[in-house]
Amino acid sequence: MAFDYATWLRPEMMPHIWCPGCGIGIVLKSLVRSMDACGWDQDTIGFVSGIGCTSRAPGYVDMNTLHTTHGRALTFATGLKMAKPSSNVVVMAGDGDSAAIGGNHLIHACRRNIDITLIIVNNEIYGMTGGQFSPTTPTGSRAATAPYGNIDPGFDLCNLTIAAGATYVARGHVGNGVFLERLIKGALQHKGFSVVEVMSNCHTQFGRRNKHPDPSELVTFIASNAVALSQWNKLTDEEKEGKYPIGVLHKVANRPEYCESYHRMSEHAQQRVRDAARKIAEAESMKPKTEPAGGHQIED
Ligand SMILES: Cc1ncc(C[n+]2csc(CCOP(=O)(O)OP(=O)(O)O)c2C)c(N)n1
Ligand code: SF4
Repeated sequence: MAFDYATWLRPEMMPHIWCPGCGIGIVLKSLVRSMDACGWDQDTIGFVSGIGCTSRAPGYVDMNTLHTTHGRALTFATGLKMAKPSSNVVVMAGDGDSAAIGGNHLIHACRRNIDITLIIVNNEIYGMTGGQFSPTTPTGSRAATAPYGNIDPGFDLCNLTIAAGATYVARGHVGNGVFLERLIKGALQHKGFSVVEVMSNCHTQFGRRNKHPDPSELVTFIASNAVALSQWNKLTDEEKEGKYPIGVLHKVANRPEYCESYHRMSEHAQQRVRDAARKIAEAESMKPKTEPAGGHQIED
């Protein structure tokens, strides 16, 4: 049976703002299909974003959505999850949103292992604001703010989030939506902080400055640099140059989840208060009964 997109979309929000051929649509499609495959009820989902082309995604889907401030999506998502741990909280963010202005929040969300899924759409540029270079723009690539080539080394977001403590980290690309769906589904089902980095195309701001102005040609180029994890470790350092491993790169199940740790601590604290109140009541009841000072009151 064909997938019923109509139940997941907000038609009144169309047309969307994305350039024709932008990879963000493929990521959103993979995400809603994964949510559906997990059997998630739309009313249980909190879909949060910051600012950027990627961050417009929650506006187009029918669930509880929050479009917040640049770099702060994870803080809103953390509040939401803490207030309602039974909710399914997902964040979608660009590479600038999550790793530049939001980089500090990213590493601390990983460290806490809170049960949130973060989908990073890595198009290696600030798409929305005109093509400034981001922390993932490859060295040598051109950007509006690096017309002669970027001299910064880029972050490897998967290695960064693994090192910071995320317990599920995967990478895919927009050239293979079916594979991406599998990675996202794994992230949604994982208990703990999960990250899926999606290598995506911004032909408008990145591609046209870097010899790939055509969206399908840029997607093909992105896909051609992906290497299955099983093959990655067989490559020499020279062969790895410009390429990236895809698949589930990291998964651990033995770390406590943040909301559960908070709940346990809170139960413990409440028990301590109850114990203290009981001890005070017991001590009061042991005290000898004395007449109030001044004897009996004289009635009028
Ligand atoms: C505090 C603040 N600083 C800067 C901006 C301007 N701004 C909006 S989106 C953006 C970057 C977008 O790039 P990215 O996060 O990679 O997302 P993309 O548009 O590529 O999906 C910037 C710098 C802002 N909105 N708020
Ligand atoms: S500017 Fe880039 S990221 Fe933004 S919608 Fe266009 S192609 Fe996509």
